[in-house]
Order: sequence, then structure tokens, then C-alpha cells
Amino acid sequence: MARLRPLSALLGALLWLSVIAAPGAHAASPEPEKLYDAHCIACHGAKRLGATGPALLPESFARLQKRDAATVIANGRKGTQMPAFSGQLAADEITALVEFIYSAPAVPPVWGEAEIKDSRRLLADPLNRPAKPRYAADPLNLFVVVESGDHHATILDGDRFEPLARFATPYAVHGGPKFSPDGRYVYFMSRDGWVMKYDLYALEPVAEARAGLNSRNIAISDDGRVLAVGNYLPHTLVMLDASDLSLLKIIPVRDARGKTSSRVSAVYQAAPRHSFVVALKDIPELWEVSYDPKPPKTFSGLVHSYEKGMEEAIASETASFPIRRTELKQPLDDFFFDPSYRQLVGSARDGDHAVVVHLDVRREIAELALAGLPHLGSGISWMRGGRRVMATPNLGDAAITVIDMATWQPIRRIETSGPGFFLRSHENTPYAWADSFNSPNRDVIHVIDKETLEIVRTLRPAPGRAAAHVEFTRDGRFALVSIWEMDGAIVVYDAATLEEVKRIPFVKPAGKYNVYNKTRLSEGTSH
Ligand code: DHE
Repeated sequence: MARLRPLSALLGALLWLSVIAAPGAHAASPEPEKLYDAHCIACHGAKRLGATGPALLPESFARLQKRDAATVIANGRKGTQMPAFSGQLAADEITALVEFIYSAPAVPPVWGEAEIKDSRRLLADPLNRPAKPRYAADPLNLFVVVESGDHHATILDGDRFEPLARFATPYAVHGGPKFSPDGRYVYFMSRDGWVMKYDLYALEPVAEARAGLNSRNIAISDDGRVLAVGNYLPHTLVMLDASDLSLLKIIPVRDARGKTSSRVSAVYQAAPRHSFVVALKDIPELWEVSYDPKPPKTFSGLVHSYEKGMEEAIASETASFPIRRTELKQPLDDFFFDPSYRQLVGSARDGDHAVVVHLDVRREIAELALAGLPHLGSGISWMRGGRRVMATPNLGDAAITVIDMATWQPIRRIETSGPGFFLRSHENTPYAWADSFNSPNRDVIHVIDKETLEIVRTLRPAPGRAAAHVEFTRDGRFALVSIWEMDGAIVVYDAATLEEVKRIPFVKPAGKYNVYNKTRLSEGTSH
């Protein structure tokens, strides 16, 4: 015992030192790697790649300022498992941690074949699926509601507007979930690259896999066999087998000379062409990647003018899923397709104009003066007076721009209460619905007559609270609007009388997707 006394005295002294040294009193500068290992690694994973919590890499923070990240570390994040660390970490330690997670890792993170394969988990037998839905509702009139507030999704019966199931999704799902052509399965993607397959008959998840470390969106082939995942990190386009999310192919994204690599801005399904169209962030090329078992001949002539050695490497990369490149004047990262998928309108997020690219001619054929940061991904089209028009919201201009698709000339600027994000309609309704989500008037929804191009009604579903993203029932009779708040809701409107029919509570319902409209490629919604 006598020999233990000095030790206990020492421990007592150490304990005291740690108490007085606790939050707020640091002589030496904090060592962020050690702090990360002590406090963050359990949830955010080794090398900051994410585990139960999201990845903490610079790419993960494109939308979060450092001071907001510090607040999250100090106070935790509501609706997630992120606890408050203000009781354990001093202010300078939090600052050091923020700097650490915002800087690129010394060794660039790898996410290749081994990592993707290891990440895949089957949650149910993908081959042994029930033949019929486990509910009486119309499986084609379901809505998949993404609740970004607590990273869940709800399956909503689109006739009775009653929830059928609610389940956890990967953290921070972004972009529209994609449906198998028969509407049986839905696929989600998170900003951290997780893809999840969910069975809409059995109402259960089937599989998940991580295709990248920082991903943009997914697209599904029109035959339902292939999922394409576009990544910012690493610079890859990843093909997954849609049946069980097993890896089919990783396509490194490099320019035609094989020299410069690029992030993928987005990948789109071009169903009539049996191909994916890919927007690239860092190189002035547009890619079309064929999943056709017999791709058109023009896809095979893609290897040209490479330096010796590189030619072979790229040729083998394109043995399956061949790539056809269209050279552009500048990178384009947001696309709108005409219904035939022969032409697309593309814009750069930092540009002041848009271009029309003809996918068969493989060059830019027209320029459009669209200065208000058009959100082309949310564009829609319809027939007006015998001519097809397209309309796009603008992220930086309080207006909806309407364009004649024969001449590619703007024909109307419909002034709104503020810059908006989404625009929606349906074949069976005379109206298009637009929000003002990017403005202080984010509680406003405008209902626009598709013939006169006038605003016929301005709705405020919940005054003072954000309202955005509209989706219609399969018959177009009802329009569902999100109240985009933690204690939010979906407000169901009669799409003809514009009267409220029902209000259903949801946790920040970011988007909702009707199975029928999505799988039938309704012209009033995104695909
Ligand atoms: Fe999105 C779709 C890109 C910010 C909510 N967003 C898309 C798509 C792209 C895109 C390319 C089409 C993918 C698809 O559906 O397959 N989004 C971008 C951006 O570049 C941008 C401006 C910056 C960024 O964060 O990357 C951006 N997006 C946002 C948001 O801040 C939103 C409002 C909230 C969030 O969840 O991050 C947001 N984006 C959405 C939604 C869709 C979407 C709800 C699906 C729309 C649909 O109905 O199909």
C-alpha cells in the first residue's frame, strides 16, 4: 500500500491538471489529428471517410461555412446523432478541428474496386422478392418522400395520402431517387456516395453500397439493369448492377487525351438513346456512355489522336460502356433535355448563358442568353399554341424564363417573388407551379397558366415558412407542396380549384416523387 501512495498522489495531481486544463485553457496548440482520433473517429471513420456519421473531407463541406461547422461541433446537430462537444473541447480545439477537416488529407483518399465491393451489403435476398405489393394501394401512384430533416423517407399512398412506411435512408440524400422502369424499386443516393435499393412492394431495403466518397447523383438505364453514379470524389463514373448493387465498372473520368481528370457534375438517363449523358465539371467535354448491348458504331470510333500507350489504356477502359465525347467551348454542369433526347440545353453554374447541344451532330448548335443562373435540371416543357416551349426557374433571378424550343429564343420572362429552385407541371393540368425558394419570399408558390404565361394565383401554404418542390398525383388531379422545415408538412392541393385538401406532417420533406410520373417520364417533372 505504502508504495501505491505516491502513484495515487500523482494520479490525483494529473486529474486536477486535466480539470483546470479543461475547456478554455491550453498552453500548447491543439493537435487536431489526436482530437479527431479521440472524439470523431468512432462515428466519422478512419481517414475521415465516414462511418455511422458522414465523411469529413473538404468536398463534404462545399455547402457549410467554417463558422457553422464550429457551431455544429460545439452544439451538436438536431435530428442527427451528432452530440455537442462544447463541454469537452475548448474553443481553440474546435477551431483546430475545423481547419483539419476542411483541409485535404495528406494522402488522397482512395475509393476503388476493393472499397466499393467491401461496402456492399445485401439487406434482403435480391432474387427472392414477393410477387405482389404488401398493401392495397395503387403501387404506381405511390409517392416517395425524402425527409432530409432526419434522413428518412416515407412511402405515401397517392390516393388516400396516408403513409405506408417510413425508414432511414443514408445520410444526406440528394437529387431525385430513381425508379426501376416498372416502378417496383427505388434507388436513393447520398452526398457521401451511398446508394440504397428499396423494394416498393415489400416495403423494405434490399441492398446498399458506397460508390464514391462524394457523389452528385444517379441515373438508371431504361432497361433497369444499370445504375450510373456520378462522383466528385474520386473522379469516377461508377456502374452498378441495379439488381444487387454489385460493381460492374469504374470509369475514370479523364479528358480525351487522358491527361486531365474531372469531377462528374451529373449523370442523366437518356432512355430513347439507351445511354447515359454525363456533365463534367472540370473539362469541356460532354460524355454519352452507352449501355446498349449493341452500341451505335459512332461509339467505337472514340479513340483518336492519343499519344502512344495512352491509346490502349483508354480503349480497354471503354470495352464495355463505350464513351462518345462531344467537345464543348466550356464545361457545362446542368442540363435540360428535349423530349426526344436529341438536343439538350446546358449551362455552367458560374456562366451567363446557356448552349444547345445536338447529341447526334455532337456539337453546340445555338446559344441562349440566360443570365439569371437557370436551374435547367428543374426545367419542364409543354405544347403551347402548337409549339413546344420549355421553362426554367433561375437560381439568381426573380423570374421564370420561357423559351420557344424551335428557335431557342426566350419568349417570356415571368416575374416572380424571388429566385426559385423547382418548377413542376403535369400533362393533365393547365398550370405550372413555381417556388421562390432562393429568396426571402421563400414561403410563396406561384401558379402559372401554361397558355397565357400569367401568374393566376400566388399561394402561401404556410406564411413565413419555406415552401418548395411540387409533384402531382399520377392523374394530375392533386399537387403536393413541401413545407421545407423540420416541423414541416406536405400540403395537398386540388390542382384545378387550387384549394387545400390535406396537410400531412413531415420532417423537412425535401422532395417527393410519384412513381407513375417518374417512370412514364412525364414532361412536367424531372427524370
Ligand atoms: Fe440539388 C436535384 C445539383 C443544391 C435539392 N441537384 C439535383 C440534380 C443536380 C443537383 C445535378 C439532379 C440530380 C438528379 O435528380 O438526378 N443541387 C445541385 C447543385 O449543384 C447545388 C446547387 C449545389 C450542391 O449542393 O451541390 C444543389 N439541391 C441543392 C440544395 O441546396 C437543395 C435545395 C437541398 C439539398 O438537399 O441539398 C437541393 N436537388 C435537390 C432536390 C433535387 C435536386 C430535392 C431533386 C429534384 C427533383 O425533383 O428531381
